[in-house]
Amino acid sequence: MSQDALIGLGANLGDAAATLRAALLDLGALRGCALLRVSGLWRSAPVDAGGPDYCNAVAELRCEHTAPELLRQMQDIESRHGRVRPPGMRNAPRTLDLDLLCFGELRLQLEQLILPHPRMHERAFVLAPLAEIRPDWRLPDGEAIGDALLRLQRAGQQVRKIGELEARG
Ligand code: PH2
Ligand code: MG
Ligand code: MG
Repeated sequence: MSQDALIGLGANLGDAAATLRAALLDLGALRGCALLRVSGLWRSAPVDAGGPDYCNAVAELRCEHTAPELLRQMQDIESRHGRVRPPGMRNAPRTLDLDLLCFGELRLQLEQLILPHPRMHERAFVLAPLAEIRPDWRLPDGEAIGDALLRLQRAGQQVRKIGELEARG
């Protein structure tokens, strides 16, 4: 049975926009997976982190794998795009970060994977692109995504749309 996964893409080292475009192609080319929707490209200052501004996007992927298997494939894509994980450094700048945000309605608490992503609701750099492709989406407490995004922006999280990534289907 296939599931629709929401994936957050981020990068703040190298040519971030080009890396996100390439990573989208890689996701769509995964065996048993198909890209359903892709947000625009958004720019924001790092949240809880240092380094250059981030480029972010969100994609919806139809997928025949389990969530842990999809996560493993996403980590392979991160590595192929030069992602390194400096020991002991949380939220280090990165060439590519692929986060599994939601996997259908699945709720999961594994050491390496919590679904839905526990911090996605507090991050405008996730909700702004997500609102483009899933304006119907709601937070677990029922709050509409547009209201949540406004709340975060009023609290000072600034995100700016800087372009499109591909035609949306
Ligand atoms: N990712 C982080 C930490 N902070 N800030 C922005 N603006 N965008 C990100 O993708 C991001 C971040 C950890 O993954
Ligand atoms: Mg992340
Ligand atoms: Mg990550």
